[in-house]
Amino acid sequence: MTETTDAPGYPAEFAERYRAAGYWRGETFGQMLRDRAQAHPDRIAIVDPSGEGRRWTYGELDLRADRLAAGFLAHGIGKGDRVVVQLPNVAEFFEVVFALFRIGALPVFALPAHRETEIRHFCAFTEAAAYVIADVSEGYDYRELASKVRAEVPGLKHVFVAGDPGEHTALAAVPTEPVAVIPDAPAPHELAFLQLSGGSTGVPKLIPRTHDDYIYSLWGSNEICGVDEDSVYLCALPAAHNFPLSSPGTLGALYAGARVVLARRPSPDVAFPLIAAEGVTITGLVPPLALVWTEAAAETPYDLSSLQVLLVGGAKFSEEAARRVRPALGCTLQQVFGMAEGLVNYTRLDDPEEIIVTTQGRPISPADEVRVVDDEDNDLPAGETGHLLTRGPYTIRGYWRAPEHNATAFTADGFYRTGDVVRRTETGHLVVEGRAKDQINRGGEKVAAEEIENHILAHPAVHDAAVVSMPDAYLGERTCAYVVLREGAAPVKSIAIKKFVRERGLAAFKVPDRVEFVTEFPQTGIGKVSKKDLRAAIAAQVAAAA
Ligand code: J2J
Repeated sequence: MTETTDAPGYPAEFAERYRAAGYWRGETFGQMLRDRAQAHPDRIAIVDPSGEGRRWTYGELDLRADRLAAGFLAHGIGKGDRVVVQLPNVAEFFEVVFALFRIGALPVFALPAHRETEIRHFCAFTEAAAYVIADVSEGYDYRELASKVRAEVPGLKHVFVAGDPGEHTALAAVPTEPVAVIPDAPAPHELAFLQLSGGSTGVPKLIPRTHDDYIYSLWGSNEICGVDEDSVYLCALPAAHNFPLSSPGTLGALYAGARVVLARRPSPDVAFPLIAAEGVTITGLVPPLALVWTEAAAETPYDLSSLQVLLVGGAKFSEEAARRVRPALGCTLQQVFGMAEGLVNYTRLDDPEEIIVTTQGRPISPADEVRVVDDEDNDLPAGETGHLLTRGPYTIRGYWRAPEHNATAFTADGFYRTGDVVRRTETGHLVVEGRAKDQINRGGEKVAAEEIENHILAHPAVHDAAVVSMPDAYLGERTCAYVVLREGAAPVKSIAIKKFVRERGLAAFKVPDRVEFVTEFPQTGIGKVSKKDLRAAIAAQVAAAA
């Protein structure tokens, strides 16, 4: 990426080094799909069992992306324009993102769980030209959400709907005859899309990824996870999330010329029949789902024997649970510790079982620079626990349009401060020991404490709020909001705070699981709220109740 005012790019000397070492192959997503389609047009690329069921070949996906790209251009959407994409796991997701990749417009990957507040922010902050949704999914009507957002963000010119468009434009009406040459097609070093950060700040930050860097993370992952053209990848998590998108994910599978099977939900009742029917070889899950699957596998009538690799990541997978994967599912567990900002670590398929169950893996690339440091940024030896900093050929150098935040989220020499607290073993594997960022990891779904605190603070009876994690047997962590009410305010019920947050238009996973009312917060030595004490207090309460 060349330096732009939107995001800091890779310094020239690093870009040259990554190219010379062969990590950046000079490919773009648009060309990548074209190459696969030319090599084997009739192989199946996407299986979408929803509705009447769709099986798109590489040739068909390529043609659809071309036609949709031409249609987007005809609608005035072009290079560099942002398009918020909020789709469930449907075939159109791939048609849309490859069409956008081809014309150099940037998908902004929203999750199906996002609601008005988040979508309004993504559309307004990115000055999006368009917003792509499904009509109704899981009982929720996205067209109504789009109408509200459109009324509030006047710059948003188009809403495209996969399915019945209502008052918006049908996605199916957009494609036109492919254009012979796409004007100003994106170059490999340019931005491909904006990914969402889990974040720890008031509003989610956007992560600018280039074709070069992301494509490296794909083929690098494919090599480590054994994905080749005979693989069948089941996308069970929301397709837009970085893990199922790229580790090695749907895009890794398409890079390999493999088959992608889409599950509308990750539950065994949906996923297991698909594994059996499609001969799924590899998939990825967050830890709570991996637990559900290992339990359900014992009783399932479906044949899961095609499954070779189960990736588990997004949150810490306990050793105890990790040990159950192979006996229950008959496949190799691969732990993955990744982040949408870049760095991805995997246990290797041939690592000893002890390493597979007790570590979160090691980086994809020999060029990934990993530092474990103390509070003063001094490097720590193997075996000691500290902050993880990283820099490398697929880790961003800064968030999109966030210069102030970048000044603290990155070191002066470009290392990303992950906010994760890790220990590096003698073998070079990382063990995630905790987190320094103010975030709750709710079974892989990230909740920024500050974002929720700000919403609670908007409640008229609330004087102060502090959101912390509390231990949970199933999700690992849930959110607990400590609230101080205004003096003289009438008593408020927990449920009223939860309802208030939900009605502010947030993803359901961000609504506090528990609300505790207190008269004051414990303080640290320097007079800040001691979240450490709050976490300890709620953990003790949870333990006592168990
Ligand atoms: C502990 N914490 C983990 C793990 C991520 C692959 C896999 C996951 C993500 C992802 C991803 C963890 N053990 N195994 O993008 O490509 C926590 C860390 C990390 C944060 C990143 C991928 N795996 N985490 O989860 O951007 O705190 O990416 O910094 O959503 O999740 O979250 P996210």
